[in-house]
Amino acid sequence: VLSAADQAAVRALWRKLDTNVGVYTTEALERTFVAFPSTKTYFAHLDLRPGSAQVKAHGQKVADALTLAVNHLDDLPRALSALSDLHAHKLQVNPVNFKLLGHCLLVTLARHYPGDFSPALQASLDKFLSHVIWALASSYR
Ligand code: ZNH
Repeated sequence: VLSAADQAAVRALWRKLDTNVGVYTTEALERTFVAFPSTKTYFAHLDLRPGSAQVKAHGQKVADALTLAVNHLDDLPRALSALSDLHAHKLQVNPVNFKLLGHCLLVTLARHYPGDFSPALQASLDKFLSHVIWALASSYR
């Protein structure tokens, strides 16, 4: 479980993102596809061109899952257990990919919120993303 200070920092940033969580998650996905092209193989059935409405729709779904996680910081494994099952058994996504998206999400948020991005906020967000990734990977264990 994240420390109280980490939780407060993540919640405060999420309040600031407000309705833009989907926008930034979509940018993070687009960055992931460019920086780590092998991740595109899971989305061969989607239009992955920049600005694609399908990527935007998928970005919003991932964003909603991240917001759910922010709202359940005390119990991420339970909050994300169905999603973990989905990725492990149905989608069969290699969990190393979760880290790549997490990395691009951190870069995206640092780019859009430079003034907020103290080393302490970076550390809190990094811990949050690690917890999300750990919870998403639980069905693989
Ligand atoms: Zn994932 C899907 C979340 C990562 C791949 N995803 C999905 C969804 C969600 C998510 C919410 C939707 C579901 C339903 O519909 O029900 N993811 C997520 C998160 C994360 C992720 C939160 C992190 C953080 N994924 C990921 C990665 C990958 C993936 C990294 C690869 C690379 N997913 C996927 C797929 C899908 C999904 C393939 C399906 C899509 C479609 O639509 O088809």
